[in-house]
Amino acid sequence: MKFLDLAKVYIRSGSGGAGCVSFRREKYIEFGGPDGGDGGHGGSVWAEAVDGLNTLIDFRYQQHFFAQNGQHGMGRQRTGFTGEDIVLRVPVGTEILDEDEETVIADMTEVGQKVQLARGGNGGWGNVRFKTSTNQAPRRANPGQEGVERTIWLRLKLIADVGLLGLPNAGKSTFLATTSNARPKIADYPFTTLHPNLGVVGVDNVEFVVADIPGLIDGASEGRGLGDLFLGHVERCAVLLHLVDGSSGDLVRDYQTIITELEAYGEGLAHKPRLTVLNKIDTLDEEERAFLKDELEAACGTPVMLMSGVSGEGVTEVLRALRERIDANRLRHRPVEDDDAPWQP
Ligand SMILES: Nc1nc2c(ncn2[C@@H]2O[C@H](COP(=O)(O)OP(=O)(O)OP(=O)(O)O)[C@@H](O)[C@H]2O)c(=O)[nH]1
Ligand SMILES: [Mg+2]
Repeated sequence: MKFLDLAKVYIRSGSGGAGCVSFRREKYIEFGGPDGGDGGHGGSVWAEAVDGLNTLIDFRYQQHFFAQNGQHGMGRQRTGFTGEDIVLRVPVGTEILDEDEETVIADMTEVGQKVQLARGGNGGWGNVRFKTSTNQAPRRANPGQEGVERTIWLRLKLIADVGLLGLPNAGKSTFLATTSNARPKIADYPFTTLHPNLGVVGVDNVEFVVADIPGLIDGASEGRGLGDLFLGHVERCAVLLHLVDGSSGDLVRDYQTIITELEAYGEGLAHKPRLTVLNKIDTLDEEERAFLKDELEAACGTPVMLMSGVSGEGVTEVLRALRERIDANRLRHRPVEDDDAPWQP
């Protein structure tokens, strides 16, 4: 499935139907009086967060969402039909922004959440409503209220528990592939990952979601490389996992590059709980490991863990450390699989 995390959408709610001017005309009934009905209400535009979606790609193919207009009122005091509503189905984690791309109209964080984006117009009054003692044959009716037209932006910020950070080639996708059943593309050239991937990782009977995003480089906040817009997907994570490539030759500079970019991005990302891990230790001997660990710890001021996404060494320890940093109520408990139970159809 293709991935899209920003979409521009045009919406319009239905106009109300016009009220009707009509008079009762029937055999043997004199002075039948006004009997024009009201116009129907226009349909509204809604957004609803639904389960099972993690891209906005549908909005590339459909960008216009118009709700139905209300029907006009009719004679014999009949009200017009109400126009049908239209619902935009968005993935959980979608922010709905106004045309300026800044003002947040709604933040869809829970499945089933529903917000009204444009209200349908009221139907106009028919001439029955204007009947008074002094004007018993009113020849006026209201037009329906116009629908609302607006342009909105949808911005998806995936909801994961752990966000992976690192330079290109730091081994982020490899880590996701070894720990979950996600199958991201892995290769030894930078920018292998072009869009975020999610994977469900399990450790000690609990599960959490890890997001692998494209690598950041020096100047990403100014748009270099793939830019830093993807950091939006780790904004809502409980903890960030920063992978530093142990075989790179200049650990400290690599580390600093990412931290500088996090600070430039803002949104409090630089102050989010973060775990720094020295990766690819399968390429290092004991002495190098100890030396590089000290060097990295001196740079970041917190303990550093060692891991190899390829050999699997240290991976479980890293997962446990992540788990401790995730709020207990965000974790999902894995259903206990009972292998001894007899097979049943
Ligand atoms: N020796 C060794 N190589 C690794 C390890 N983890 C990843 N690699 C290699 O490093 C290269 C890059 O790995 P990726 O997982 O694609 O790196 P990435 O961080 O996702 O890179 P981008 O998607 O470009 O940002 C691949 O050739 C991997 O095989 C590791 O623990 N040890
Ligand atoms: Mg990758």
